[in-house]
Amino acid sequence: MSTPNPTESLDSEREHTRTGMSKAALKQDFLDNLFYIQGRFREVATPHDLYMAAAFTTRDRLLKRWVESAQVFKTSHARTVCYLSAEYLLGPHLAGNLVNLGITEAAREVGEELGLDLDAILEEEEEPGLGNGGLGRLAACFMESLSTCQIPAIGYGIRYEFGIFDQAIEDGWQVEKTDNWLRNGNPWEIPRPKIRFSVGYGGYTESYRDDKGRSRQRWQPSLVINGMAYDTPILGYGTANANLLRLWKAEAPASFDFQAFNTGDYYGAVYANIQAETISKVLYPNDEPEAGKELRLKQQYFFVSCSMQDMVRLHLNTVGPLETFADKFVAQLNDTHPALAVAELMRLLLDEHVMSWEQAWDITHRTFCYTNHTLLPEALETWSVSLFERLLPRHLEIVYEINRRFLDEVRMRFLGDEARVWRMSLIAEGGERRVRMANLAVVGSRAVNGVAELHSELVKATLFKDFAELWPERFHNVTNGVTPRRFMVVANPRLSKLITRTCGHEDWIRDLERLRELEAHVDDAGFQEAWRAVKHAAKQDLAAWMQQASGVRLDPESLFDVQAKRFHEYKRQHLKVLHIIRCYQRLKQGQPQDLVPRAFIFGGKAAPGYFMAKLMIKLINAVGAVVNNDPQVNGWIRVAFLPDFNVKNGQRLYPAADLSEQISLAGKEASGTGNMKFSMNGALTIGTLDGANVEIREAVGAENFFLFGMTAAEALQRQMTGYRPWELYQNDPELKSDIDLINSGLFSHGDTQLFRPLTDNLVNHDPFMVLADYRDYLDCQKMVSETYKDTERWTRMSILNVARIGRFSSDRAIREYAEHIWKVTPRLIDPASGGDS
Ligand code: GPQ
Repeated sequence: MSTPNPTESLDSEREHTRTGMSKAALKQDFLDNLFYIQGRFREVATPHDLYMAAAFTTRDRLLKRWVESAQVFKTSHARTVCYLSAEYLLGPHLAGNLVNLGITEAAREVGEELGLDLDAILEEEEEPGLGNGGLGRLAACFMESLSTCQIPAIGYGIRYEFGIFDQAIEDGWQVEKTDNWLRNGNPWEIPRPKIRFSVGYGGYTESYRDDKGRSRQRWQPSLVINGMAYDTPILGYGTANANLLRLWKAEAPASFDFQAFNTGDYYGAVYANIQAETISKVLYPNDEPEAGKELRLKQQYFFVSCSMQDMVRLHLNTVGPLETFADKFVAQLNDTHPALAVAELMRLLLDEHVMSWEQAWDITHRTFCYTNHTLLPEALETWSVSLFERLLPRHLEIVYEINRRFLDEVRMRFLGDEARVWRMSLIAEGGERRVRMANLAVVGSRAVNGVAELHSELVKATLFKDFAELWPERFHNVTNGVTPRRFMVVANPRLSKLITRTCGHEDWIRDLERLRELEAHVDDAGFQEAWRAVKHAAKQDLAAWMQQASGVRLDPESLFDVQAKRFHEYKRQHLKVLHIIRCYQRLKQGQPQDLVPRAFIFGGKAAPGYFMAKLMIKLINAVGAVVNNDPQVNGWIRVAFLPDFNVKNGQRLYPAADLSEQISLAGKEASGTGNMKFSMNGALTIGTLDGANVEIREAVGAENFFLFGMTAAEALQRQMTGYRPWELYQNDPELKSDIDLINSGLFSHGDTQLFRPLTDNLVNHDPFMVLADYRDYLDCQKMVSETYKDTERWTRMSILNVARIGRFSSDRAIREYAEHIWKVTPRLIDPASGGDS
């Protein structure tokens, strides 16, 4: 045992508790956990046993901070942010928690003393993939930054038993495998059997007179299930604060089956159980989903109802009467998925806590804020009134009453403008009547925000134009950010160490604007050399991993050109494919002069029911199979598809990228966050003026960003004046020959029909204007290649990207929410006393 370092622990007694931070304490606790929890000794422990022991050792330490934080927040009645999100794409916990506890090096050394490799242990963790993509990962980054920024917060969501599917590639096609992430246990969560709420569905509503003779409304649901809380502590970096992520699991109430048992219906009782549990069984795997599925509405109401009941309980227990609810809590709606919370809080206040409509509405309206994450019309949630009424009859009444009062306000303000009333109504009329969740969210919230400057402007100018005219002060922008702890420190330790060494401090990790200090070193040849070495090592790591994951060999000397994100037509993966085919044809014609060797790398999942997206994946793999096996070209270009793009695999990808592809049609990507993750790791961006690309380009400097394509306004203009992709196809011989080559069957063993749905769509409709941006994209890619040949110039640009990316930390985003939207201030937890400071 080493001598305890007095700065690492408070007293020698602590060394032997489960909270000591010295190597000796960590080692002892690790071995204890291996023995007492896993029931193993070192020699027979499996990699999973070792992971579990490491996880429990880490958890012991974070529980201390968490319990102390909870105590302070409770006794001080701290104003608290409740983040309501149907998705949390957390990624592996262990590495992040080690960083935030500041014990990564200690853990590595303890491992070495025991003959164990920390990286191998980290690899063992099965990540909780409780989200689809950007929206769910944003929620995870925000939870981490809320703790880092010392803001009291609770994240509420669903404990899906199956998260986002695992993607395998078979014969070039995506195949979905179920994500059984809980199979081996989850050491990070703490079940709370005492925190349970009933959630009703169906049935009817009735009027009655209460004991004071007042006429009231109540709901008699036909089905009642339970939600039970599972808590996961979320640590901050460089602080003793820890917040709570509370996820709900659905189950049948304990008494539920008695009646069925008594009548001998054993099967029926068990079936009811299964039905209840179905609600939190599986995450819907659609990014920007089309609305409609009954189970999804049930899921939404389930977690929203549990969460609002929990908030009401917390308020009554710690603060007192509900009149001050909106002073204690602010609830952030992460898109419209939790928008039912508006109606649910109204129901709780009106029906269960006997408030007047006026007072209930005043509290509700002051509690909620709403973030919009998309302008795509097909992604805007609506529910048919008949389904809504069947499942949530009382909530429909409440929505109608909100709407009645709201529309009167509209009529009063815009005399005689019934068309406007129709557009703004919470109920879409004409055809099947539907409840518009976005309108409910806007009407029920005191603040509404978009996720990048351009997006927030478009929200006001298009999607919510009428609302912005009625309530201009309600609309805000908060540009997204990502946490540098995960996407720099955990994902890219080499780069992080180089930055720390160069700046002479680690403060950049919590104050990302301090990366700017790197600018002073941009001309230093030694630093440039070290910068390149870091990138090269990451490329070697990725190449080694890719070879075993996909069988494709990548040359670390080549330019790593990466597009990793969900597959969607608006993100235009096919535009990048057209570039590959162009390079291929030019190489076959012997014109490689202005090319540089490139690895075209893709990663991303397609929604299982999204045919076009799946066909794009097949096309990429089909093009790869030809290109990679053609010795005439494969020294120049390679195509690789990284299977199962998730947080863990993303962490391998970001550090190794030279070029980040952010090529959506302008006006379609609300923000994007991958763009930030790549840039933070020194990749240069080729991108359109879309989402946060606009602001990234401003921040890093136009000269350090490869811009191409139409602006959002130009795209809109062109759509309106008649966009004719077939003319572009006919008039550009290279474009025509690239598309024709796909149709020739070269990539499909002679099958000329396989990719027709894709190519026909491009030539005849091209809803995301791939062909309109094709030429500009190719020209821009030429500039990329030329620039890459100038190694020093490229290195400078890469350094400047990182030096100027500080604004895109999620800490900055959270501080903006805290100040402008939530009106909440940090609350420091003193690590020594566990008391307020
Ligand atoms: N986004 Cl509406 C999702 O990932 N899922 C969704 O259901 C919706 C939006 C994304 C959006 O496409 C990106 O542009 C954003 O960067 C991200 O949300 C976070 O705001």
